[in-house]
Amino acid sequence: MAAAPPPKVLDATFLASATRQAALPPPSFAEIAFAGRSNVGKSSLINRLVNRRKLVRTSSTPGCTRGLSLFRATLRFGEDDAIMDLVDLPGYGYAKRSKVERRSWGPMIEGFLEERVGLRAVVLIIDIRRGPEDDDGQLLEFLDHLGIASVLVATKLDKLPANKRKPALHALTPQLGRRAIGFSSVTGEGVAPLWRRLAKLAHLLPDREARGPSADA
Ligand SMILES: Nc1nc2c(ncn2[C@@H]2O[C@H](COP(=O)(O)OP(=O)(O)OP(=O)(O)O)[C@@H](O)[C@H]2O)c(=O)[nH]1
Ligand SMILES: [Mg+2]
Repeated sequence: MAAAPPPKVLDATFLASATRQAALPPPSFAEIAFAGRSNVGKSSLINRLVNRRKLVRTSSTPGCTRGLSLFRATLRFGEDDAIMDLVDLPGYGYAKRSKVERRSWGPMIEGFLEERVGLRAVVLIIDIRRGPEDDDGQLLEFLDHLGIASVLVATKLDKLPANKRKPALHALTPQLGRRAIGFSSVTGEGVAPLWRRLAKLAHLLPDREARGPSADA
């Protein structure tokens, strides 16, 4: 059977941003958060996923996303519409910040992950050219500890020559104990497989067989 196509994005809007979880609007739909080191390409990946070039602000200067930003996407899977909320998290591991600000990142991300009731999964984004660093591995462990599903994505694939992409992706598996989805916000590679994973983790794909013929009655 052919793999399901990615959803059509009917609408994508900015909802709110805040520096603590409790200051965000309460969760109303399944949420997926996007985490990773500073400048790795989190905001660009969200824009690419929802097909909006400028929904989320991106910048070549690290530290662009400072708070927790909440976006809402209205999706169409075949004949079914669904809503998913996307959370852009501030990047970690950027050394050139003031000490006070840097210290506030840990608690901001940690508090969000620990307290956010609607959170279904976290997409951990790493740069395919740099591979995982210590804090990436620590975040994965923290997510496992909290029982939150994680999806590993290696982005900026377009920056590697075509013949180096697969080997670089495969090399990540033993390092992090899971497979990474290769992605490029420039070419759009990886959009379809990532959507499939997210839709499953958010329980958005209807499972008609499991529901049975009379379940809608
Ligand atoms: N070639 C290439 N460049 C990318 C890709 N994704 C992001 N970039 C570039 O990388 C830089 C950082 O992108 P952002 O999306 O702002 O990164 P971020 O992780 O949100 O950064 P912070 O919010 O500062 O943590 C920008 O200059 C982007 O244009 C990609 O897939 N390919
Ligand atoms: Mg950003």
